[in-house]
Amino acid sequence: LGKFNWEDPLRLDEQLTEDERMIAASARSYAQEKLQPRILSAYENEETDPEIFREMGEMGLLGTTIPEEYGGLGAGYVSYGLVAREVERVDSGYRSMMSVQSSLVMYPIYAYGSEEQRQKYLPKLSSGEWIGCFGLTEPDAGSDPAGMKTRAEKTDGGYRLTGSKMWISNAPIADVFVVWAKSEAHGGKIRGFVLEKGMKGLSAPKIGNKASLRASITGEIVMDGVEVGEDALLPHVEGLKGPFGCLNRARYGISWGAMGAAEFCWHAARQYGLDRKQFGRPLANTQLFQLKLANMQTEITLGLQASLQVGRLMDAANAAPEMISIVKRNNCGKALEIARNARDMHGGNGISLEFGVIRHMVNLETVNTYEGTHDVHALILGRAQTGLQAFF
Ligand code: TGC
Ligand code: FAD
Repeated sequence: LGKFNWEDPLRLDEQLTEDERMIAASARSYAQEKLQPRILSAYENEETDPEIFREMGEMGLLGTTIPEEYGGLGAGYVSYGLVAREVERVDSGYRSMMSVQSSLVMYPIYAYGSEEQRQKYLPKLSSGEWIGCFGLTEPDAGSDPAGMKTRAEKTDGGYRLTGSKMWISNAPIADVFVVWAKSEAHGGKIRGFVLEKGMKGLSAPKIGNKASLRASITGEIVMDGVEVGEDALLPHVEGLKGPFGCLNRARYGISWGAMGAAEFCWHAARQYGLDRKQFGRPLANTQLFQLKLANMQTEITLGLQASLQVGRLMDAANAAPEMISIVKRNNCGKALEIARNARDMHGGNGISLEFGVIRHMVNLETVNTYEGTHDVHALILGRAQTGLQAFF
């Protein structure tokens, strides 16, 4: 009979390659040594340290899947997921900073960009010298990005962009803006454009007063007739499949990341239950407490295993978007439930930021909403099995 390791019940670790284990270990030591000590103050003060991009770049954590010739790590999607898990074990906001840069900015420039665009942007984005953001959501177009109002009009040498984007991670500190707009010159189809900080008519005001994801800065993108050259257009994609191609990758990474946050909460609840005594015995010595721990262990184990399988299929270029909807939706929903339970199991201490669980809980509210809400992914899966469109 085999041995049982409570922290890794189905032996995920044994299913990884040597390289994957090394990448995960190095992400873990960076996250624990450099990010964990800063998070309390960053969260309390709603502060994003741009230096973190430089550090992540140095560690090879930006553009994990982008080929080395462009400054990436040239690793696979399982490695990318393992990095997301380690970073989000500390905070969903830090994972957000990283996944926007990797999946939503570097990926579209790599996959849809010209060779000149790749050469110009990717090395500086992968080193963290430049910070990127991704503008799809608008004030009146969230779950339904097809309803976007941002327009690109044709000018002599390029395009003029007008519109505004809402809830954009990294925007106020971004150097590079990947934005999606309906282009008149392309029959009103959605096209991607790469904008740069400092362009006339471009601004990115910060959205304040966030109760969630406070260590990751969020803003608007306001485009008031921003004029760009032809070279700002991403030439190789048109239609919603452009932004969705990026979202597939980010959503997949989130499925791992959310499990990292859940693992933090599970381990914290277990330790708290072992240390804290009520009624003359440790809380962990009660049936209700153990039931909650067993549920956490089970959901995390199954969630990680599912993400690993989707990652292996992505590495073989054989994953379907609906698979990603299953793991994004399930893992975010389950992580949120785990964080809420862990908060409860900490009693009054659970509401203190010192213990971390309420911070993860409140962060996971965002993670459950962005990149397709829990319910929107249910509708994607409902459509895939009935053939019936229930969005409208
Ligand atoms: P639909 O008719 O389904 O599709 C339109 C076109 O897109 C193609 N497509 C996909 N392609 C690749 N991957 C996917 N996952 C795709 N899903 C759809 C599709 O084949 C079609 O192509 P074509 O060539 O036939 O035109 O479009 P719809 O308008 O009916 O879509 C409905 C719905 C709800 C599924 C979709 O709009 C949706 O997923 N909404 C959620 C929006 C969302 O996820 N927004 C995320 C914004 S970015 C963000 O949140 C970043 S936070 C990051 C962080 O901080 O970490
Ligand atoms: P809505 O679409 O208005 O949804 C509101 C509610 O209605 C949800 O419960 C939803 O599930 C439900 N709903 C919607 N449609 C249906 C339907 N047809 N049937 C049943 N229920 C429905 N976007 C970017 O482009 N780039 C970013 O970097 C980015 N970062 C973000 C960072 C943060 C902190 C946050 C909070 C959001 C970010 N987003 C970003 C935006 C995010 O993707 C959207 O908030 C999300 O897609 C939901 O859109 P919405 O907020 O407009 O909600």
